Amino acid sequence: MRVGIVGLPQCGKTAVFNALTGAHGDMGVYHAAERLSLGVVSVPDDRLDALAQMLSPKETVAATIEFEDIGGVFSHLAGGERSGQAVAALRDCDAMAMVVRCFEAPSVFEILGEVDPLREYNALNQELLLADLEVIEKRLDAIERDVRKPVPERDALKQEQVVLEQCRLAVEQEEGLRAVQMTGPEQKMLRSYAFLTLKPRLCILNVGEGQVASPPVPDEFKGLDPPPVPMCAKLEMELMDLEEEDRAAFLADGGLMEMASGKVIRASYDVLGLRSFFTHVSDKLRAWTIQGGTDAKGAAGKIHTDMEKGFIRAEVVGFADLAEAGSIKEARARGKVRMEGKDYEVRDGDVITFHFSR
Ligand SMILES: Nc1nc2c(ncn2[C@@H]2O[C@H](COP(=O)(O)OP(=O)(O)O)[C@@H](O)[C@H]2O)c(=O)[nH]1
Ligand SMILES: [Mg+2]
Repeated sequence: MRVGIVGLPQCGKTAVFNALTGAHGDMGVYHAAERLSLGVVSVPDDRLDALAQMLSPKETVAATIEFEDIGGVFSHLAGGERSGQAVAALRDCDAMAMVVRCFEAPSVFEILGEVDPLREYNALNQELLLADLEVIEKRLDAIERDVRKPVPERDALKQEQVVLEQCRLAVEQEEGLRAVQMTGPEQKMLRSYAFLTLKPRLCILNVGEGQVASPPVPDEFKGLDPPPVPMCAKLEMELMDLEEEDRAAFLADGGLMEMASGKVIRASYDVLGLRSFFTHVSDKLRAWTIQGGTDAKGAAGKIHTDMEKGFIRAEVVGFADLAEAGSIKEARARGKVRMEGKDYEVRDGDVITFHFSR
């Protein structure tokens, strides 16, 4: 699962990317548009930490999620153009983290002339809408040509035309495509277009160094779902270069509990509808990622296709039950460890031992 980091030039995308991944991407280079970077990060999870404490495994492996630094989305309001490469990269992402500049820094060029988070956010949204509109119009033109011909798929084309016209209307009214009511088959019909305004999204407010202790959240951002995450990307990026101890000391000094990067990673995971389950096998504790609604057999398949094919049953204990019992043995004594079949819908936080035939 990949999250694309987008925003107007100089809003701090690369700083956010570096803060999230610990990478050292080039910064501040105006028009360094086409340099795309990918990074895999561990998803922080208190439950995994607690399980590691309880089980003392030799090795603990967290769930991961991928971030991509996507440069090149300019605002036509500032006389710039979107790069096709940026849009294509974003279409390949499963969700997006939209970065909005809130920090004042006279040395950093301001694309819209001044620091104005709401205007910047709206300008970015407009670019996403326009990118979708281009696809919609191109496709509608092609359909209009084809429906006049006696092609066998005429009925399907007409159906698509109806949906796309609704989409065009929504975009023209500056609403994202999520505002369009679509049936399952209609959603499927449009899936290959990978519309940007259909993607789950998270907003990051890139605040200044002096604002981290109590970051200002403009009123207009307060209603966003999920709530926007304030973050001082530059500071957090610099903190990534410190040893963990020094970092913790720095945070404590500033009266901060945790870095915002952890929240961003966690929120990205959630906005994608992802869940974690845990396994403890051969002294290795591991978190695995599944989509909500995955059954036990499908979850086994995340680990190995052989486990899915040979699935017999799953021994399951919920994290909360296990934490309360304090050990697997005690959880079992309390009857909290259940046997589940292949259709069991795995819950977030389940600790699972799979039984399968080889
Ligand atoms: N003062 C300050 N500067 C920042 C912050 N975040 C980014 N910058 C600076 O803004 C410039 C643009 O950041 P960059 O990450 O390259 O933006 P991008 O174009 O969106 O990738 C760089 O010079 C950064 O050092 C911040 O939180 N505070
Ligand atoms: Mg950049």
